[in-house]
Amino acid sequence: MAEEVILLDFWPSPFGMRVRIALAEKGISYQYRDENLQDKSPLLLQMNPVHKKIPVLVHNGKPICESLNIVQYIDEFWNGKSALLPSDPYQRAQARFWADYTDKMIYPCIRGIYTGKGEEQEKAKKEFIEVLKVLEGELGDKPYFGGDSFGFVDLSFVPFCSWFYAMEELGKFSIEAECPKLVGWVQRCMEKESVAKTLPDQHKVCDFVLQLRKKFVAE
Ligand code: GS8
Repeated sequence: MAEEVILLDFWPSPFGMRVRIALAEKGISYQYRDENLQDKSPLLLQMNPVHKKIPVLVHNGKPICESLNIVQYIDEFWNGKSALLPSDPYQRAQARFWADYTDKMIYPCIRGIYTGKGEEQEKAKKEFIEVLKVLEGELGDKPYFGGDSFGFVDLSFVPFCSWFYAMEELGKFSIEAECPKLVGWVQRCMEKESVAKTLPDQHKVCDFVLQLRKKFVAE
């Protein structure tokens, strides 16, 4: 049976990018539907009635929600190509731990930088740098978080890097000066077709973030 795969997404969403990278890694063709989050489609409301958020993968009519859950589903269903999670149970648990860390720690800092001003923004920026340094420490001297090959943690984290330039513009700091090894890792990930074709242009993301900021902050 031909698989019907639909992705409900929104282009600047790092959560959606995770799913797009996973689908590209597996070579799966799918229909991409960019949602208007101010006026959500009936399909999105029907497929994710609990959170009403993107991304949602609709596989043969059945919805799968929450980006990390979707990526794990993709890895399990299309298990013949490019394994994303390691097969060893301990390594899998470690990979889930770090993916969860990116989930819990990065977006709140990013949000604090684009919605905050003055001291509040400084605090978010400081926390953001601390989180990046923790991740840089975990990367160590490995080429990828997964070791020699690109995997679940890389895929969970790299989408946020398309927001780095916007954060640097807003926070007036250099991520490369703070975390040079991490920036080397971003460049390595960008050499992968699945990542390069998924991550949007950082200037386009920056324009989007500046518009988003206007909703929260009167400059
Ligand atoms: C987060 C998805 C999310 O925040 C995941 O999939 O991993 N934990 C979830 N989606 C946002 C867009 S990206 O910031 C969303 O759909 N927001 C719509 C809304 O809140 O109404």
